[in-house]
Amino acid sequence: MTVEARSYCRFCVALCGVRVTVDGDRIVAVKGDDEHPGSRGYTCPKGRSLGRWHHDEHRVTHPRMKLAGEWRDATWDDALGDIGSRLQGIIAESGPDAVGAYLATASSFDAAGRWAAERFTRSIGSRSKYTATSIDTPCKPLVSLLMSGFPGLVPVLDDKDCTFTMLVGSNPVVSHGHLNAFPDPVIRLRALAAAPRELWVVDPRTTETARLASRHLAPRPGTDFALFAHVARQLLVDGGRDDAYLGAHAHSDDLATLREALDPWTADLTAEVTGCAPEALHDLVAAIRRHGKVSIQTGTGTTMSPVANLTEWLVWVVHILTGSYDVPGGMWFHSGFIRQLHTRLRPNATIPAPTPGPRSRPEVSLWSDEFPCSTMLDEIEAGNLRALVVFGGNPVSAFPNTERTRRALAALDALIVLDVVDTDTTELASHVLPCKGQLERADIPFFTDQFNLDFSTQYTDAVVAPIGDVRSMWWITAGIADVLGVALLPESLSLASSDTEVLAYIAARGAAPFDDVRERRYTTTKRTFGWVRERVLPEGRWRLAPRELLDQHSRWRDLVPPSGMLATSQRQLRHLNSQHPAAIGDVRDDARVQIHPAAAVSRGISDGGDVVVRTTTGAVQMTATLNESLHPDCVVLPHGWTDANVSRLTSESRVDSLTAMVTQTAFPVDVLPVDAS
Ligand SMILES: Nc1nc2c(c(=O)[nH]1)N[C@H]1C(S)=C(S)[C@@H](COP(=O)(O)OP(=O)(O)OC[C@H]3O[C@@H](n4cnc5c(=O)[nH]c(N)nc54)[C@H](O)[C@@H]3O)O[C@H]1N2
Ligand SMILES: Nc1nc2c(c(=O)[nH]1)N[C@H]1C(S)=C(S)[C@@H](COP(=O)(O)OP(=O)(O)OC[C@H]3O[C@@H](n4cnc5c(=O)[nH]c(N)nc54)[C@H](O)[C@@H]3O)O[C@H]1N2
Ligand code: SF4
Ligand SMILES: [Mo]
Repeated sequence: MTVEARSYCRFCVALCGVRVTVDGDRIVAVKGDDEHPGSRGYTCPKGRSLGRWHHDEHRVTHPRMKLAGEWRDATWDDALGDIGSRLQGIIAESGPDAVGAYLATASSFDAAGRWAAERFTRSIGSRSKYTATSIDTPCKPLVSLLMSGFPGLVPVLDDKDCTFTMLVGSNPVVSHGHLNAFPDPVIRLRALAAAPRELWVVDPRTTETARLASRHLAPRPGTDFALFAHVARQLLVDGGRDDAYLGAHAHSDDLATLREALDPWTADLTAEVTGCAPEALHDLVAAIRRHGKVSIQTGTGTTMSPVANLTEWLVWVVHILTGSYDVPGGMWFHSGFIRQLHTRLRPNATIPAPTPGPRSRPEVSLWSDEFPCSTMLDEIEAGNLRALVVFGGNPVSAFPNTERTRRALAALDALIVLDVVDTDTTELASHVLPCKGQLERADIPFFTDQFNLDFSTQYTDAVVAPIGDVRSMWWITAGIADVLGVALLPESLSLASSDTEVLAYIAARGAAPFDDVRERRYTTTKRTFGWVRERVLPEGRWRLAPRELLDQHSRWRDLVPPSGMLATSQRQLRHLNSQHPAAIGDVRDDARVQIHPAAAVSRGISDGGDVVVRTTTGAVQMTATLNESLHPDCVVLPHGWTDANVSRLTSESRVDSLTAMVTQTAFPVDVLPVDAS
């Protein structure tokens, strides 16, 4: 007999509602939930493959550990006991920093698991915390910190009332959004582009999103900041500012500093650097003046580029100059349904100075309580990091310089991987600890609490019984702490607590009582405008001209990529990073590189021919597809494949000077046919 259960998909920030048909312990169908207020029946192929994913042949169902190089299945007691004694030994010899944690993408969608993982390093007293943020988007917390005094502001577009929307280096038709969630993206983007509204897309590739836009600009990769420097300059010089907003929310000396620093960004210089025609730049400034307010959202196309900080900063500057931040019709700041930041934050009059990086990399600046992923290899090789616990991540796929990453991970005394399937990283592990997958656990959005276009939360029960001997990630984490003799759980919880009890604890301070959230499944409340200006900004004023960003701006010529072919990043619909719920064997998403025909001809590359893409770090071999709708310098690389792992091309030494973020788009590459290379 089949039953239908309602849940929500946790592969990406869209968090689409799903209806799951279950027959005993088998999932027989997954479809969109028409009654879900966020996604209104929409799902993508990944969500619809949740059943296949749950029953995947590569799922890990029992704990296992490597003894003398041989895998052995273990009971939970044995696995946790062995981990406990190894970690205790390491801590006794080398101190708590020698035990680190990597909190990655899948942990972001497991509320209780992520909450426990955040407590793990703290409870053992280790500073060695790494998260996927430092290889995705560290420019966003940095710019938020430098301009507001608080790192966690998340601007969200006011999709109801904004009339001018711009997406820069983001393709939500495929990704469903970077830090703004776009379930059912085509319908939403069409609404944003319906005249008199305008949707502008800035992307060197004519993406699925660009095809829906009112206007598409295709700058040379790695030059986006110049567009916003130019817009800001024009607003400062020729008008279009919101002077009433600036009078209340900016410092006049910052405006003067900015005006001087951005003065070189005439239409001519901007056109020269970006390759966009001066007429297009003129149209952009005119459109912004016409609409008055803007809502501009950046994505990984800028956050992974060498000009990430500059672009993010100048995008914030344009919002502030036009009076668009924290105001209806522009961007609002999501304070989090559970987090309730608007009730908790206080102004920070001085920006805390960054602290030195990990021991092997003291010259790196730390702006938060974590170490950048790009420093981990040095930490391992220096012997400072001897054990690593991976929470829902795949560093072999995600970290730069794959060969060195593999060697470093293999050299650890303990690599403890908490995952649902076998991956390129579990191969190198000492312990693989099987976690409940998304349909096997109750959940709420927690890490992703601030990314919704509305102010909402949701709740799901588990829809199937856990397979094999898999456990909740929070339970495994608390179990490791327990064998180490440290308290990770608060007194009201124990290893015998249920998933829902842990969630109730996490959600206790939310905008609605947890029992109501649970009962209603999807709870929405009003967006909050004005709280950042009133409660977060010192004297209600943004810092428009942070010294660190002005310094970086003065060196912009060194940051813009050199002429020649540039690798650019891309997401694909049927897989999420290295997780492939719906992609394998589907030729619509395979590991191909896209090149412009003009660049292909001059290199002797043919459509469907095999090529080698190379940097000084490494090389990947892929089949080429020729695509006319790219900036001619683009070499478009999909991320998340095993054989064609594009992280072989990225480097732990090609990083941003402020954040140590790895450059993962807009970096120089060579491309040659296989026979010629
Ligand atoms: N289907 C699917 N969805 C995903 C993921 C996935 O793997 N698959 N991954 C998830 C994750 S972890 C993240 S972080 C988000 C990312 O979400 P997005 O940032 O929206 O990711 P993309 O869809 O790759 O869009 C990035 C765009 O930037 C463009 N680009 C590259 N370089 C430049 C540049 O220098 N300048 C400009 N202006 N554009 C540039 C690329 O052509 C691409 O279209 O997606 C999430 N959602
Ligand atoms: N060269 C290059 N490097 C990149 C990028 C790029 O575009 N190019 N993108 C960067 C970005 S934006 C990101 S976010 C990172 C991604 O970096 P990671 O987060 O390290 O990589 P993922 O492939 O997303 O790994 C997610 C893992 O979680 C597992 N998983 C799935 N569900 C669950 C669950 O419920 N519980 C647990 N415990 N595990 C689960 C999956 O099996 C998978 O192994 O990579 C970054 N690195
Ligand atoms: S867009 Fe796809 S992967 Fe993302 S939540 Fe919706 S169904 Fe899941
Ligand atoms: Mo990401």
